[in-house]
Amino acid sequence: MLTIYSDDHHLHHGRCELINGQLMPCFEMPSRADHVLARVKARELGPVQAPRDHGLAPIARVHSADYLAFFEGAWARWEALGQDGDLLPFTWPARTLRRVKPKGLHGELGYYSFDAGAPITAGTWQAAYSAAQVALTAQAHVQAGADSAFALCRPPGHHAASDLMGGYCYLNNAAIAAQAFLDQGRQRVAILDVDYHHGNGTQSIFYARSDVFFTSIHGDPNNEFPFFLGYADETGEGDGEGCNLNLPLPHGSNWAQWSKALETACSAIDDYQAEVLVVSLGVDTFKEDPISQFTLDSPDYLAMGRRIAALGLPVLFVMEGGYAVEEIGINAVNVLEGYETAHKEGQ
Ligand code: B3N
Ligand code: ZN
Repeated sequence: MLTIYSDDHHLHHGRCELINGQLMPCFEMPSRADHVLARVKARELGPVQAPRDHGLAPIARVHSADYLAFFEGAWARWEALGQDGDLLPFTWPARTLRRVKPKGLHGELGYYSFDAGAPITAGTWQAAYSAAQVALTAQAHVQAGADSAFALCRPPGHHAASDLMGGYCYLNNAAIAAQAFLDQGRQRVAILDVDYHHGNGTQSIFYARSDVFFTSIHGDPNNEFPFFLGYADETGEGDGEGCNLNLPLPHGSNWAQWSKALETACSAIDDYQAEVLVVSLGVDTFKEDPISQFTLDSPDYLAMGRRIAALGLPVLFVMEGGYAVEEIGINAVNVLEGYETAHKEGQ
């Protein structure tokens, strides 16, 4: 399997996030992608290539022009104020406030974010832009006829909505790739989000559309980030009614429970008759993940890949979360190897 990777992710390294009343070093750190790349190479998964630059147009198919302009220019505005710490929001247009867009930097940042979990640093725009190009280059490979490809994206993307950053995410790599498949002639794309956290950004982008089926297995938002989306009764709206399937699971869920949900998700993808599959590949479902509460073990990721292969669809894997840094490479590449083995056996 081809892996697309850019070193540009090193340009993004947030300093801290707020957890339980304390500022702690960011869990979303460059070594995450470094470990995945090292494992891709150690297991000889296939060639590793740099992304091609597809420009801003395919990103602007998913994100609003005003959001992109704000994000690209935010760091320069912050620097012009004489600041060099991370740019972080601290006020949002919650209930009873107006969803007006203030002119000042902090007001605008609150307008374009839903939490304080997406720090903007000097290199964040370039890193996120390159991650989107990684996804688009891997997508082009699948669109050109490859059975699969791996977009080793960092920063991750599935929490980013059309005009919102949050949850370590800025540009929605999986959604940008899914939209590119549609723009290049595909009619029906499925997105399977296996990250521990609900992909609220991806869901919101496609919620009213029937050309993308989104299904996600994740920690129950009653007790888990992102809290305000990801419930089982969210089934899509308008043309998209029936094209959204959320499968929340309780804290402590193990492979037996998780794989049952995967069966439900796969059967729905079969019913939808998708032409191509995008997998939002987070491995923070791992039992030792420091911020998550499922108990999957490393061999389970091989089984996950095998089940995905049984769908018989071309697959684009897009890297999302996973914070047990030592094991993130093993677990992510296990999914890819499980897929490859089963796919070859099935041919
Ligand atoms: O949920 C958390 C969080 C929970 C527990 C933590 N411990 C025990 C140290 C730390 C953090 N934080 C909110 C931000 C989570 C963003 C998740 C990003 C992600 O992986 N999305 O898929
Ligand atoms: Zn996650």
